[in-house]
Amino acid sequence: MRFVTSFAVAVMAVVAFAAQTEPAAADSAYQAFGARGRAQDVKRTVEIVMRDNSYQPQRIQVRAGETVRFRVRNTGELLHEFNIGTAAMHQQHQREMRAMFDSGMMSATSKDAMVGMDHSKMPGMNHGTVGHGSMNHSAAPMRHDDPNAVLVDPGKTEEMIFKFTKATTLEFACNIPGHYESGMVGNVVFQR
Ligand SMILES: [Cu+2]
Repeated sequence: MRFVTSFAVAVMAVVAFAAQTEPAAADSAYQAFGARGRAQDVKRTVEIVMRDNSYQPQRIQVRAGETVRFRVRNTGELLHEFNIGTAAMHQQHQREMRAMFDSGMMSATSKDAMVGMDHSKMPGMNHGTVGHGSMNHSAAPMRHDDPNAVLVDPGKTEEMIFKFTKATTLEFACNIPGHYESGMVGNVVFQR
């Protein structure tokens, strides 16, 4: 009994810690229409192909309450994003992405240049020369941690599991500077 109690306390501590590391409110706009999906709830996988700069297909159909696995393949030569949101959310993300590109935190061909990356997985990176002292990690948006968005390097495939909780007008889009404008946007259509 004593063991069970301390185990429960430990679990609660982990849950509390996880809650504290959730993204800031500004990055949680997706919660109005969806949530991070669970693998065991997936009944359908949607394949998305990225090119420079378009998606195939340009329209996907979902149902409210449905959990979908998106398998996103980047056949282009540039880094691309698959982000599900409202038009207003995409506009906001485009401003954030523009700022990240302008400051050199992100490159046109690899997401690993992004702030928020796992430095321990990057051998050969000289921390002494990259100016960490001036980077504000906590204030930077970490798009690739959001359940409604995934960044895919050229030639790579990534998966994202998203639960659509509420029917609303949504687009999937790439918010890397210039891509949305040149056609990297599609419609999410809710079926009845
Ligand atoms: Cu793109």
